[in-house]
Amino acid sequence: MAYQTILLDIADNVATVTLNRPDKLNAFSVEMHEELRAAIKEIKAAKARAMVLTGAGRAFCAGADLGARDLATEEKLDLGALLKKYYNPLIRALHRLPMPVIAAVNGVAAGAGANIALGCDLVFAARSASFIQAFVRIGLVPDAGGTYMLPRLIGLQRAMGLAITGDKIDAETAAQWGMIWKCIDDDALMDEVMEFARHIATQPTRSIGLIKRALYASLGNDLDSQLDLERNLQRVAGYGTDYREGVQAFLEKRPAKFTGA
Ligand code: T3D
Repeated sequence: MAYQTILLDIADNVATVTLNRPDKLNAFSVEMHEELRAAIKEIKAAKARAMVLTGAGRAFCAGADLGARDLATEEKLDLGALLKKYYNPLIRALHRLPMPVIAAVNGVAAGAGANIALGCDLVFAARSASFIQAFVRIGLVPDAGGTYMLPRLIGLQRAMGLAITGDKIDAETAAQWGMIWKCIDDDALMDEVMEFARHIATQPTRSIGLIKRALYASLGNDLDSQLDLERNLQRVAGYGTDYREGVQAFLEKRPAKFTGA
């Protein structure tokens, strides 16, 4: 499919999605939401084994396109309906994709742009990148899963500080706080992310999909429920061919050749 607001490239089992409205700092339009949704379907159908999400130009994503609607004439705009239709399904889709989803945050990530990055499984960011819970600056509430992920990643106090001030946090501090996985020199970001993505795409993808399910579920489960879930997921993993290959390779003292099944 040809896309207007994103780029999609699939190679070596790695799907790279680039948000591509650089003159708007890759702010989300309805078209971009729809295209990203279609791309995620395409990535699933192609049986990619890792996905990378990044932005074109100097920004990762500046959140919702604030110029897309005329607030002077739209009397009662239902932002809840927009979240229901676009942002919430996107965050669910990223969490549920049965492959690792990696954000390569190349520049500023603001508003929903910040929280879509945090909705990815691992976040790498360029040293010059930053994260802004910009919502409060325009009288809104963090969305796209921000109020869920932030306190779990960095604790309630830091989450509260970022959300109620709308202050910018740089990538290095974000990494120190545990908000993101890694901060990388700007010039090395994409090379390092793609090397990592190509490697992780050779690993037991099915097992990684199950690990995602277990860890995300753990954020809301008690110990008993989580132990039950681990039992169920381990059963599924144990039926996979990658488990057999992993054990066989260990016993034969050779590198495993995982197929993702
Ligand atoms: O409304 C709904 O759909 C509900 C959902 C809401 C979810 C949300 O994401 S709410 C939060 C929305 N985002 C923001 O409030 C961030 C707005 N942007 C900024 O605060 C700043 O642009 C940045 C801090 C991100 C970067 O600042 P800076 O100085 O590096 O760049 P700039 O000059 O402000 O922006 C460059 C251009 O991008 C500029 O256009 P121009 O003047 O060159 O033609 C600017 O208008 C445009 N731009 C930046 N952010 C957005 C945007 N255009 C539309 N929407 C944006 N969000």
